[in-house]
Amino acid sequence: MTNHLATALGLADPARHDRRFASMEDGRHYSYAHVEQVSARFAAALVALGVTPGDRVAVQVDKSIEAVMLYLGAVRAGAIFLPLNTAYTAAEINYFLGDAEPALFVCAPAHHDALAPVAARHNARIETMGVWTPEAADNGSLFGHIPEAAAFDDIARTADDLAAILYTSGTTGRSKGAMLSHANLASNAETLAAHWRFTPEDVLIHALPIFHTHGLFVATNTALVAGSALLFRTKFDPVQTLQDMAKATALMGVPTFYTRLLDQEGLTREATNAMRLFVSGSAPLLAETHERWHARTGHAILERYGMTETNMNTSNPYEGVRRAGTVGQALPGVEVIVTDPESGQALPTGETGMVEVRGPNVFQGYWRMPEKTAEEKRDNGFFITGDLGRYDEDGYLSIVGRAKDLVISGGYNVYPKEVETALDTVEGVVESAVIGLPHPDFGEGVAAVVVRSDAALTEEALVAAVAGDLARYKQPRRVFFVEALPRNTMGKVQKKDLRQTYAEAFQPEAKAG
Ligand code: MLC
Ligand code: AMP
Repeated sequence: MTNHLATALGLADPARHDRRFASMEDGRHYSYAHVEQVSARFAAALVALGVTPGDRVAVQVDKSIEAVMLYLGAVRAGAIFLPLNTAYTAAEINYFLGDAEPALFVCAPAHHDALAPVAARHNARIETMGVWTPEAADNGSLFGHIPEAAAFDDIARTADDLAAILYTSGTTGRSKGAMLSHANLASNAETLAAHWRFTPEDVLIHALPIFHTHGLFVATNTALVAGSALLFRTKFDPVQTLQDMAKATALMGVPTFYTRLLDQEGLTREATNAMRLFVSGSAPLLAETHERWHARTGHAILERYGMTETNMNTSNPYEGVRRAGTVGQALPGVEVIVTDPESGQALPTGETGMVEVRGPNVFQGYWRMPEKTAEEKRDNGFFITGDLGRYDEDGYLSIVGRAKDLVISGGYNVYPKEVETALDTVEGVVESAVIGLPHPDFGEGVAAVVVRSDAALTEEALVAAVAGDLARYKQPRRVFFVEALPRNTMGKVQKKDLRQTYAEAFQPEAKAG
């Protein structure tokens, strides 16, 4: 028996070993032979540290090629990889470690002292990992456990075994761990590599974080399956990305990447000549952005739609019309239907309803939350996404809204309930409603409408009070104090009204208020 995902990713394929896998900012290169050998050494280190098959390995480290090797090493060691956003606070990490009970927690060296007690509380071994240097191996980091020998016999894992758990915030405020199997990840990477025509000739600009689906699975796994190369960038910088386009063929990004690139004067047809593919996802790409990009570069951005729980579901076509404002058609092997939210019956073309998804990409359920899984996954296997969509006559799906109360800021999900819970515990706050408002850079920006009992409570003091509990991107960028929240006769807060009232809050001409 083999390791299902490691095999699909082609890690052991000697035919590709001479090829380049990644080029770093500092000019270093990584070959596919390196990927095989270094991920083997990481796998061996995990086993030596006592990680056994099925154990969770939680990781909150800065983006580095070594972090990718740790991910691949975890897969090869039969562990369940659990990446965590680097913006999470100690309070958030405390929840994740308590819920997932990892055997090992790997964090950035700078956070060791703050997080060691958190790891200890949940009986997780803690190791640090920064950027690799020869000295780092001697400084008590994970590198010190990496053996010299490269050989490692991958631990056998079936298609149904879990490869990763990715946390996604919940409507109740408690994050849920989406359990992804080897086959979930492998099948989607294979589908995307074929659908988007990735080959060993491709060079993908990789500027996304590697702790979420987009950067870790859509970008990295797809490149690995195809044997493509990465221009590996630790962070998105539009100037750098524009330069990279001269030596790359593809870019994957969230809409903020594209709007920031459009602000660059150098974005022209010539600058994008070498590129064959621009993919956007994780948040809605405005039709206007799609059109401006086309006018400037001659390229039609390919928009696709996915989720942590499902990987990718739909994509605009590689050949054929890429329709602005739509997320294209269901990917091969994936069923995507639009249903009546009440009855679950499929709706005719043109009608708006709940988007539901079934296929080999759909996750195994929420970690230790069978009741949540049952709420969102039907007996017939369809997963209820919480997104509202509509099909046109040509089979293109548009995401027209969300039934779930969710804000997507720069591609990061923020669940209002979690932010409201944090705000409501602050002294002087009576109640709060958190909403997403149109934001020129992040697509949506987080705003809070708050009823206070203490008239002296300021916007700054309130945001500072929740800063220890919430990652920076979840914190409200604007706070509006009101006498009372608008409610309907059932007592439910009318967020739609609030979104209308404050619609202009993040527009450049808007005044502070
Ligand atoms: C950073 N900040 C954000 C933010 N990113 N605030 C709100 N929303 C965000 N997305 C904060 C910083 O902490 C900082 O705070 C301030 O905003 C300015 O930072 P910046 O330097 O301008 O931000 P930058 O580092 O350039 O990051 C912006 C970004 C990044 C768009 C490049 O957010 C990003 O890489 N987003 C991609 C997210 C992603 O990968 N999503 C995929 C999820 S998977 P201060 O303190 O200075 O105010 C998924 C499934 C699917 O959804 O379909 O793919
Ligand atoms: P996450 O939970 O981070 O995986 O975010 C998934 C959510 O992002 C989906 O349920 C959608 O609401 C949203 N999303 C992803 N891609 C798109 C897209 N192309 N257009 C609109 N929304 C998207």
